[in-house]
Amino acid sequence: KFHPSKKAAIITAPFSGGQPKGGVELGPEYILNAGFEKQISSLGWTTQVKSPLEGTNYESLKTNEKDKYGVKNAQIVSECCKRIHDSVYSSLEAGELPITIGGDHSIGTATVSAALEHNEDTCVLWIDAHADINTPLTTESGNLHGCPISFILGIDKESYPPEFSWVPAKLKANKLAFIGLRDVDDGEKKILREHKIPSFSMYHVDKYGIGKVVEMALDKVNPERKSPIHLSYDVDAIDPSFVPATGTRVEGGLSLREGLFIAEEVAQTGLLSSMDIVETNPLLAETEEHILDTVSAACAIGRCAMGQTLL
Ligand code: HAR
Ligand code: MN
Ligand code: MN
Ligand code: MN
Repeated sequence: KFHPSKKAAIITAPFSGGQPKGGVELGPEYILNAGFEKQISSLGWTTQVKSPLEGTNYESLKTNEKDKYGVKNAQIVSECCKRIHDSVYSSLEAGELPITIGGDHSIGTATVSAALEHNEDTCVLWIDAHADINTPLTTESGNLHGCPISFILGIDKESYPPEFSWVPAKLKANKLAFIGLRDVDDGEKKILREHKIPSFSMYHVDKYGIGKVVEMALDKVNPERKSPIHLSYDVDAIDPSFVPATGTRVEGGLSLREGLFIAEEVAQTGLLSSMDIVETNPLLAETEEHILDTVSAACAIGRCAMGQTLL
């Protein structure tokens, strides 16, 4: 529906400052070296790679100190996010479908806010083991990859470091749904309940099956199936047996097929307008096979969302 011209932009976000582990900044390089651009162009898309963080040196400025707001690396996370936001936004304005490759999930602040600025009717599917909805008040870790959703929704606004005052909080709680949750902090559960955010955990996947869960999620956020969809895909939603090379592994996740099915179903709507594939960390692999499995899964998520079909 939205992409008769089938133009895609692959936006690299080689950034790790939203969490303490090193290596997730290498995600884009590994995914591109695996042939991701070619795989997407083989599906009939024209592609280009954009690197808004090129020439910057944010990685070297990373610390493990919390600021007085209780979060780490607000300055560099904010600056990276601003660059990525501008890149995603101009892609959307140019009629492209931006696929942002992380990097850690703090960049969701950038991609989702850009999608909403481009079209305020956009709904968000957040596929993740985690809810990433801590605020500076609720986060225990202070890691900003656990907070992007609260910034986009504007929850506990007065608690944000001033570095994030540029983020437009345009997302409404009824336009956001989670799938794959299984490691959610108590403070986050309270926020999810208070804001009545449709949250499909692994319990729901087991109870109803992934097909029904995706349908229920879309019924909640996109009942008439006419709003653009931003798909924010954290690879840790998929079980660590398939996706081991990621920073916050949680057992009991989606099977690889369930994970790909979500992307295939989103493709089927014809409403995908932007997406993220984040948290691939090649340095956390224990074997070469771990790297291959994780990078392959990340590529497959992208291909399925961009319209690859099995038959
Ligand atoms: N909830 C925890 C925190 O805020 C851990 C969540 C971050 N891990 C991720 N995000 N991979 O999806 O620190
Ligand atoms: Mn995440
Ligand atoms: Mn996660
Ligand atoms: Mn497939």
